[in-house]
Amino acid sequence: MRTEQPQMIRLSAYQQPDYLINETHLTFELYEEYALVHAQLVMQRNPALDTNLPPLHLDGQELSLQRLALNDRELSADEYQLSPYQLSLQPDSEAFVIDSTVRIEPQNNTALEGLYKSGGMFCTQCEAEGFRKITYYLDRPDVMSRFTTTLSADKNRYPVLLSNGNLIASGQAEEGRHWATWEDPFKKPAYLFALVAGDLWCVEDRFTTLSGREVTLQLYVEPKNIDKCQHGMDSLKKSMRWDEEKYGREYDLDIFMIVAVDDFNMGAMENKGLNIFNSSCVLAKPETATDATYQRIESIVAHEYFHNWSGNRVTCRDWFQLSLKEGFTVFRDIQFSADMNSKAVKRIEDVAYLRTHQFAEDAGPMAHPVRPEEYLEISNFYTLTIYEKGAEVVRMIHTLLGEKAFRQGSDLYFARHDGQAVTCDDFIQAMQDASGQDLTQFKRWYSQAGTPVLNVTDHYDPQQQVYRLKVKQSCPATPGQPDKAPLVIPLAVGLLDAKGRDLPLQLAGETQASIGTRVLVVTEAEQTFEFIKVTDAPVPSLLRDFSAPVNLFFAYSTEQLVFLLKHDSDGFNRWEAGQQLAVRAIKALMADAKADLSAFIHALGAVAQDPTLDVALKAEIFSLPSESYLIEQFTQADVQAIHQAREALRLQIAVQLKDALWTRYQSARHISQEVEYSAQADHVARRRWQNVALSYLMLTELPEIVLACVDQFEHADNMTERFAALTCLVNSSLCYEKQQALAAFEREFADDAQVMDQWFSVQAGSFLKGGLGRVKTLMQHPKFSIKNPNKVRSVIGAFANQSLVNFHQADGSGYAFLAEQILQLDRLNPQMAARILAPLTRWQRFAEPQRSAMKKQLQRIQQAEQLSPDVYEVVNKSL
Ligand code: B3K
Ligand code: ZN
Repeated sequence: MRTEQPQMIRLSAYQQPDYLINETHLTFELYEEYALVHAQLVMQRNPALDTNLPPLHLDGQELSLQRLALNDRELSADEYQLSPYQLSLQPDSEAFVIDSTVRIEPQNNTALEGLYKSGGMFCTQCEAEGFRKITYYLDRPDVMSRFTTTLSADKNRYPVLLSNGNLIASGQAEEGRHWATWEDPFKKPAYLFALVAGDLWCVEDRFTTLSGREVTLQLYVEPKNIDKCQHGMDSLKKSMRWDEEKYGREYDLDIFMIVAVDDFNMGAMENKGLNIFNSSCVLAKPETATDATYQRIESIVAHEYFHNWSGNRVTCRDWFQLSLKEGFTVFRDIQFSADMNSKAVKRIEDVAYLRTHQFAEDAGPMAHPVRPEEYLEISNFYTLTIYEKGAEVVRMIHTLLGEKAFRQGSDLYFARHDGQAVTCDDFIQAMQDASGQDLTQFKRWYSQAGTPVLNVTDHYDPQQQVYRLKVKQSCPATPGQPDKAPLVIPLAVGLLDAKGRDLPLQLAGETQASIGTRVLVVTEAEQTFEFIKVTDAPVPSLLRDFSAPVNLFFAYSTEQLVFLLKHDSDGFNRWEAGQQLAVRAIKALMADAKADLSAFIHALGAVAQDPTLDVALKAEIFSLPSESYLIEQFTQADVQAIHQAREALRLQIAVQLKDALWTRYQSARHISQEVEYSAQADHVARRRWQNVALSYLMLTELPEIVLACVDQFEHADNMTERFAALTCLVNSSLCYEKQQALAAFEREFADDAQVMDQWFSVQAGSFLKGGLGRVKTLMQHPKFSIKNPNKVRSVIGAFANQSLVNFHQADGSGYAFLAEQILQLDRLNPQMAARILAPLTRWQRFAEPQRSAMKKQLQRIQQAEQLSPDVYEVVNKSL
């Protein structure tokens, strides 16, 4: 909690560490009431700096110091200084050893940062600055050290004792205790440290690397979850192979372990050799996990594994460089998932997410560059901008350089910086050196916040057979950045002829035409691209595959969008044309409830019937833009009006396309009943299409459809179908069926925390009237706990982020409720409190009276006593 004004940390103030820690020897004695941590730090003056000996300041928070020695000599209290954040002392030689013992209370650690207890086990989370809650240390990523860790604990309660690296010794101790010593041969920053002690079972497998090294793979879980490990293990093996093939990266230790824990602030953590996962991001079996969960697990397991190179072997110099590891690693996991599943669908899902959430962040008061320049609390900077926009920036480098040069660049980066803590500039430099392309202007993507806008106009000259695209780029002002310089924007385009085929493209000055998509590189504020030998006025397909994270505007007619939806060879842009048509239809309904939507609905009907179209893509095209995305399309959004118009459009689609949807639903459901469950892409696509169709059909509430839905809920053998049916019932007006289904589901899964999270969130996220009352009731449920982040996300988070009509009630009751929860949570878990605050920070996007009511609650939080730095920073910035 805050005892003084938090200090702003600035990139411009970066200085190398005065001292280095060559070796770190830790011993943990774990007990029920406390833990003792002994740390022996073998240190030296940083040889890169001059030889005078400044005071040494070790970071440390909430530690109770028991003993401190310098070079084996115990220090008396007047030989060091303690503050709530630091331990300071004066070394008397260039090389020295510090020994400390601290007492901590993991069982009372509700912030879930440092060493804490989840269920019956001990575990850790150190990124970004959790290690300082374990022992006094130079807790910064550019201090890399070799660690050995010994843990001792009661053998019955904690038969499994794990830490980073390889197990080198273990044994029995007195009073029923035992111990284990782990040694990590790789230097690492403290944020990658981990330990686990618990009563865990493990699934084991093996992997042989390309160079023939044998690696043991272990997935540790609570015994009740032992049948949920297969998919996580398969995903790990696929990731390991893929990283060898795609990036030439091999695993480097003899053992790789994953541990699943129930209480975790985020998805997972890439600790060296010992990844710790939120159970919801690694455990699955078909009866309890949906296809979406299966895919999320595959990508998160891959993401954490890929960090072994992009993050661990090559790490960040300081936390301003966070996107160096996160943006690059997200890009890598996206490539991986695209290779494992449908490429077009993966791109659509990622872009929908980016545009809805990251664009909103970049347009609001929390906007910051991919490489921020200052922060109060680094935990607040694990943002969509660092992760998702950071990945888009790496993707653009990939597009500009091409596959081969990009790989040469990444090889050079890993070779040049292995074992180092580096910066985003070092990454770009490697890409530049390997490719010979000048990336100086491109680097602005790292320092400029805000979503760029591309305004495109066209002109066709039939006499000269010339087609011109004029591109203007601009970028809205963001906090602290009123003026922006032009960026390098790869703009992938195609031109369609009257039959919808891609035209050969030849720019003025070129001797040859190329077929299909080509990338125009926009570098100026205004630029014109001139295509020659164009025999007919074409329809442009712009920003194919979403080649840059920008807002593109082109004055398409409805006919042109329908044409693109039907013909574009770029799957992404087919979907995009449908989304633009849907936005138009919803806006039209907002202006006039009787607006004519026949062009759009007719085009959707053609999509449903199109035998050549991939069903996965059909399902995406039928998924209307989310309410959150629509809100971003207005400067003063009226949530209730948006919701009503969107639902009205869904109902019209359902009524007008009922027969086509019903036939397709029935045939897909029939196949699902006949074949065994599989998480393969084609099966996932079929179920998705089936469930999208069902969600429309259920709007009609026709008896035969309700029967089919209840049947799917009761008899499907997998969670994907069951949960989709449950969601339809929960959002319907069918009280009896809804109550029956919810009660049956609760009875069946009462002891499965992950499934109960789903049960909570489908109710908390429902748009039906009375949302706030429902949420308050859910919070009284015995399985709800405000101390468990997954429960907070599935109840409070689902309400504020999904049940938008309820959260944005005109009387402000939803906002007042959220503010109360934030204040309560801030005392327990500041990181979570700051996260669930996000919806309120967007207050300026909404029309009155919501806007003022949201602001009022932010002010209320701002005035509360003893805010954590986490909440303090977010609230102050957003006001
Ligand atoms: N690196 C961690 C995130 C840590 C968040 C700390 N508040 C997981 C990941 O991005 O892989
Ligand atoms: Zn990551």
